[in-house]
Amino acid sequence: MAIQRTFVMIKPDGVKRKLIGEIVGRIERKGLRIVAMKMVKIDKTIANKLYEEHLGKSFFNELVEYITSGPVLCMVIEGDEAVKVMRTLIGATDPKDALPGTIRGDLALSKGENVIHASDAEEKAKREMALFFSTNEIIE
Ligand code: IDP
Repeated sequence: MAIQRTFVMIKPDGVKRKLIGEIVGRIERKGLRIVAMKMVKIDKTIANKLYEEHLGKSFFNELVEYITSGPVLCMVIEGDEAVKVMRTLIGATDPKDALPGTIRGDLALSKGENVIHASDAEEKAKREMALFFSTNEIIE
């Protein structure tokens, strides 16, 4: 077993559409553990850090506007191969390509507003967790 932690965030559209219970339920039912959770209103500085790999892309400003538009629910999720498992659970970036049964496949339609974020690699997960949580906020 390779127990990992990953960073997961329900984006502003997911919170506004009252999908927190639905999404958290899917993560719990999969068998993953929530080891940290908090509501955050992301500011532009954190948004720029979270999405620095997209700086300069055509959708960057739209992405920062969107992610700072309302509260998000941040979580640290733990479990066997949690990074890969969460990416499978959320589905493809563009919900039109995301398979039915995935979170984006079932609950979203827009590539911009796609309800959920999950880190796509273990190194990214560590960096993203550190943006939102101090180590003493994560349950051992
Ligand atoms: P991911 O969220 O599946 O890891 P990334 O390619 O890292 O996908 O993109 C980060 C976020 O940027 C996406 O989840 C989405 O909200 C937004 N995004 C990506 N591509 C586009 C686009 O072509 N138009 C608008 N927004 C986009």
